[in-house]
Amino acid sequence: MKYLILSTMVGMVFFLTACNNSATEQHVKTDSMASKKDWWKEVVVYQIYPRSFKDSNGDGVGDLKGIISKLDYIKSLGIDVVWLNPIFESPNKDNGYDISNYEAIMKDFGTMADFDTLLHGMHERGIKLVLDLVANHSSNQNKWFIEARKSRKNPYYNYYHWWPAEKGKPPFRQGFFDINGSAWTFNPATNSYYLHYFSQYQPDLNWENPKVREEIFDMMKFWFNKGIDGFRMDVIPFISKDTSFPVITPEILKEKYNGDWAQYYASGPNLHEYLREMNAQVLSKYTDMSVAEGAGVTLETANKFVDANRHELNMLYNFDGVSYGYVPGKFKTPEPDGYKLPGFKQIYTRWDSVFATKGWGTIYLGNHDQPRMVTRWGNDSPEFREPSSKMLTTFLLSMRATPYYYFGDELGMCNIKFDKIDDYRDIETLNMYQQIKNKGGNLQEFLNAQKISARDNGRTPFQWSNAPNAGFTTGTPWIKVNPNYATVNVEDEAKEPNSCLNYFKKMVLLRKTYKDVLVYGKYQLLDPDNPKIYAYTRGNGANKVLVILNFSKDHVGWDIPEGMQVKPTPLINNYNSFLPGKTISMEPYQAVIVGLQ
Ligand code: TEU
Repeated sequence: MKYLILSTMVGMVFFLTACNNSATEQHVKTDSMASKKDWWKEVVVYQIYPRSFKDSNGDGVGDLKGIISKLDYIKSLGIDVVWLNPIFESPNKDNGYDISNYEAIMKDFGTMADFDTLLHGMHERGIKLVLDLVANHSSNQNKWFIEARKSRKNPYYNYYHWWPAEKGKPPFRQGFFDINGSAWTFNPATNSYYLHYFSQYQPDLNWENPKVREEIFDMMKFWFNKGIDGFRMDVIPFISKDTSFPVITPEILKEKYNGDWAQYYASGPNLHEYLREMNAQVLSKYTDMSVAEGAGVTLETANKFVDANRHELNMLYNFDGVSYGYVPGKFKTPEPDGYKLPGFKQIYTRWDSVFATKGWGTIYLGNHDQPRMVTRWGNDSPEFREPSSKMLTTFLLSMRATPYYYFGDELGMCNIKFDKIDDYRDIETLNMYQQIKNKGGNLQEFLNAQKISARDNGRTPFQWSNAPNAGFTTGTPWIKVNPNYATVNVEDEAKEPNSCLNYFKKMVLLRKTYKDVLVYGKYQLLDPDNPKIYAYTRGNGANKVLVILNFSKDHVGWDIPEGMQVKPTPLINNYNSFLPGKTISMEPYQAVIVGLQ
């Protein structure tokens, strides 16, 4: 027999009573990690890709005025922090991750006055603003590089990394967005090669030069003095380089760095010294919210960045989760029969345990470098889009880590799955296509894989309404709008009590209401080998909840572990049905959080 949940509020009240007893207090004293409470551990971060959020002037590109016009929507989500992708002056070879002037606003996005209004509007609503620090590399149009490439004697030459051509060809380094896959490009005027871990338009800055560090730290202070609340730091683990540029053979790479160039790049000799310097000179004076994009960071190295005693950064986000389920050695190609849940659970469980006694984790399933979470980790078919997207939201907001939630996921936005290369805008996809073409590779296979994995899937315009172009722009959008905006959009979802949007708000509220359990409470994985159900408990002592997530499209019966007894009413449930008992019957992609008694 199934019975309808009268209201989640009933469950909330039951649970609140349980939370208020002294067991929580006692546990807090014995768990060294949980005892250290910090505001940035308790927040939900909402990431906005400004180019695709809201266009105010009809040029087809989202802008700051567009964000300003939607501040009340952002506030209504219940989130605490907004992370904005780069908004600085840029020729946009990599959509703002190539900065030509660090202290000016990108023309497409507006003016400094717009920025000031935006920041003020956020603070007025109690929302903090985190900007993107892209300091491993600049644009090749940055004045520093324009000067540097003129001559070896130029005062800016040492702002970048060079290999003099008289020494022959430089030792191979992987350039992630380079058509030939090389991180070195020859510059005739200086008769030397410059280093770029990404595209040739993104030369790497020379952090070994103290002047460069000073410039970056001054620039950070400029933004802090304007009142921003923190930085997300783009590929910050790559900043230090062994400037003798030793030969890294494929064997060395395999043996020491797991065959991963990112791991080599993240192990520069002075990395942690520079982070401590940044902390001492800037971060410690202005903020306690910094998050590294942890490219190349492993379970073994993670705490070097975020152990509070080391005075470097607060958080980092890892790549193990989002890299899972791709065929090894093939560029972002999904496993033919989908990813396996036990391996997925193992990754998130390990990343939880690495921060059990020090540091603090983050969790995300989507961002501007990833496809839409519902397509990649859930099921975007019309039948299952809604439940699976709510299920993933439940996962993200019930783990012990600060959630970084990507705009549009609250609506259940899906991959657009372009058929043609001409529809893509992203340098990564375009250059990889060219690289495969030049090598005579299988282009169709690449395009098929990109339908699932391409970054542009996560960059299509935000879907505001059923109006033309989803209400994003009155002009021609810079990238196509997903045609499903007819039904997947804010206006319609706001009216529907059971929409993905309203579910997200409910889940944010739940995390905040039960902070001791859902933010700080211990995480314990149950039934690790179950191929369809991801189940875990959160909490300490008598204050515990059980999270049951069906990651499959099947009805699944899940046996409650011996000795565990669930309360009758779930705290949240993405279906109406729930029958407590020895075996819980789970609907396709059902997600339930229920108190234990
Ligand atoms: O990403 C760095 C990074 O590791 C990713 O580029 C990753 O390798 C890639 O997305 C895998 O497909 C950061 C930014 O988040 C990204 O948008 C930029 O393109 C990149 O740095 C260069 O700045």
